[in-house]
Amino acid sequence: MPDIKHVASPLARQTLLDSDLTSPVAGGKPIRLLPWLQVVKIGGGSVMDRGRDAILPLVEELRKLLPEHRLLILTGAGVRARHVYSVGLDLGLPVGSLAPLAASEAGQNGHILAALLAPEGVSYIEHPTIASQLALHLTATRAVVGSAFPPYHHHEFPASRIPTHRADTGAFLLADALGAAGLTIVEDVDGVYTADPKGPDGEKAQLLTETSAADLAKQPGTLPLDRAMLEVMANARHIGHVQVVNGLVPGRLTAALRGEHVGTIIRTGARP
Ligand code: GWN
Ligand code: ATP
Repeated sequence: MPDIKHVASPLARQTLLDSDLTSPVAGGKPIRLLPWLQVVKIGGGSVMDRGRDAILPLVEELRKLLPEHRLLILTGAGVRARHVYSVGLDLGLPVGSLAPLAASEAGQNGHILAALLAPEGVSYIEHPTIASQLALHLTATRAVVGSAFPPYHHHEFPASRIPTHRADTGAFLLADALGAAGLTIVEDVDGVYTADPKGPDGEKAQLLTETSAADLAKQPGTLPLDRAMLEVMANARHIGHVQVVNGLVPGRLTAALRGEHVGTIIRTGARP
């Protein structure tokens, strides 16, 4: 009789749809892959589109942060994505065709930022490289730049004609999946307000110094963030909070990475 090897597998004989059955196996906390990593998301519309006046001081600040932190810098898309959305929508393109078009602007902004940080040994790395060789690259250098957009492409959810998973969502998904030390979101406002501080009721808008993803999801009106990020934050596994800071004020990003409260802290649903 040949030996028969039985492979013990607690999920082998049960449906994956019953959470009472799967949670004893799948309910534990995953390991942190890169617990020393700080993820920084730079706004496309709010920072990169402003050109040299906004970008060069931020590059200088990032340069000075390199001895202190190991960074994954992710860039968003801005005005060129808005334009490509309007052209694509006018032509009737589906959301899955628009998502990669907008994502490519996030990549372009990353290439620009990485070129400016090249003398410090910083390079743009591609989505597949982030997926499989991030640790290798961050062992060779202190920081890398990538696109903040998640690569959903034709898998983008058809919830709306404008892609719902944009740069903030992509940055949060990555930071939480990697078990990073933190995520800082860099904008052109001091944080999240009760209403758009640049909108018609701007003077009545109040800065929220601390809030939660659940509370922001209930806040009507506009946000400086993708609403899909708030849904992802509800199910976060590692990242307990993110901080939104004003990248136009020198020193705010540095302070945030040192753990200081200088913008809006948004708590996630992650268990401590
Ligand atoms: O092109 O700037 O990565 O890192 O979502 O896909 O639309 O691609 O469709 O490795 O795989 O434009 O070509 O482009 O931004 O995303 O990249 O230069 O397949 O390095 O080829 O997942 O950069 O690009 O746009 O990020 O966000 O070749 Mo770009 Mo983006 Mo480069 Mo990437 Mo998409 Mo790739 Mo991809 Mo596509
Ligand atoms: P992306 O990287 O996806 O391009 P971004 O980070 O550059 O995004 P924007 O989409 O430009 O961000 O959003 C930032 C803008 O959101 C701010 O300049 C502000 O005017 C506006 N805004 C709207 N609602 C609010 C709010 N409730 N609180 C703060 N800012 C708000």
